[in-house]
Amino acid sequence: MEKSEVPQEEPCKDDEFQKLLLTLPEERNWDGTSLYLYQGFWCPSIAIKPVFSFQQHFQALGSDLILASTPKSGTTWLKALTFSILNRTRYTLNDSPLHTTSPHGLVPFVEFDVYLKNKSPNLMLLPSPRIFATHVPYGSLPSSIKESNCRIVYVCRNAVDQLISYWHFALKLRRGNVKPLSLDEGFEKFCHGVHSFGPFAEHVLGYWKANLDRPKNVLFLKYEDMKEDVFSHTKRLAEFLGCPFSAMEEKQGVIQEICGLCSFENLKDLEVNKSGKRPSGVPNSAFFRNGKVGDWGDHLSPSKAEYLEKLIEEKLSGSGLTLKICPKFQKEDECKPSSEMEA
Ligand code: PAP
Repeated sequence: MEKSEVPQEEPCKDDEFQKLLLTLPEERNWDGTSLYLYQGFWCPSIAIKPVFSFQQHFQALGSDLILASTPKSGTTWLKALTFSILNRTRYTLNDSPLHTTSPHGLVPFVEFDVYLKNKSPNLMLLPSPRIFATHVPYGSLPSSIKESNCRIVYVCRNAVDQLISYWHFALKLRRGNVKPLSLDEGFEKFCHGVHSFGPFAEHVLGYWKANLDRPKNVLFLKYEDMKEDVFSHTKRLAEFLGCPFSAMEEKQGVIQEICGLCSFENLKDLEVNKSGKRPSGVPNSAFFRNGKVGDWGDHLSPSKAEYLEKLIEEKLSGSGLTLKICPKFQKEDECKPSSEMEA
């Protein structure tokens, strides 16, 4: 078990949960496992019971930090940055636990770690501030999170890159003879909202609206903006977390050092992320593919990407939120107009 992971107990039966499960619509996830439609979102089979326990038992503290996202939107990066910002006086950068532990071992997911084998773990023993991650949509978070003063950081990513990232991940997750979905099948399902913790637009909108309603408690970040200027976003994140960098720290280059430590290139090359595994058996390397904006261009036709972008745009219209698949900061050769790419 990795150092900071929450101790787990034997699984226990829960009649209420078993009854609920029988009533839920079921679909096939991209890796061949099941998705259940629960409270309006498609929950992967491995996470459904933990999500139920999370909702029943989690008691938020005002000091808690919740890192939320749709899968494949920058969660690993956000975990590394948040952990490093909060622990910068505790560890020198050379001693950072990130050198030997995956960001997922330092900041557990509620649905894949904390409640995976124990429906009511004792979380009061964890050091403050407690940091948890989740892919659960805002509307389905335990009410104590929404009612307490705890802080939520949400990171989102354009749907097309997110979809491609998830597809690659699903291929790596495939087990035994289970046949994963083809990209065409996955695309079709994504457009209908049938994907892990989807529908996408509803997920993003839930946290976007929470950010508008409670800006002191909910920070909304975009993966593409972070790629464009990680320095400013790290500063902003530290301010939101209540531990801004001092002028001295800024002068000493602490922000740059944290950005460098948490960069894709650095984390991907660490031995722990090249050869280690999550307790679930998923290799740590599966969380580091290429970390690019606009990578969809190597896998999807521009017409498909535009179709999905429009679909999402329509759902987001009127919210003030835009998620561009072709951000203006990209070099021309990385993001050609669709007419050129279709050739
Ligand atoms: P999760 O939801 O399963 O935890 P998450 O970390 O959100 O996954 O997403 C993984 C994506 O973030 C991968 O994108 P890609 O498939 O398009 O390459 C991964 O490469 C990228 N990623 C991981 N770490 C970083 C990082 N430090 N900086 C930028 N991107 C990163």
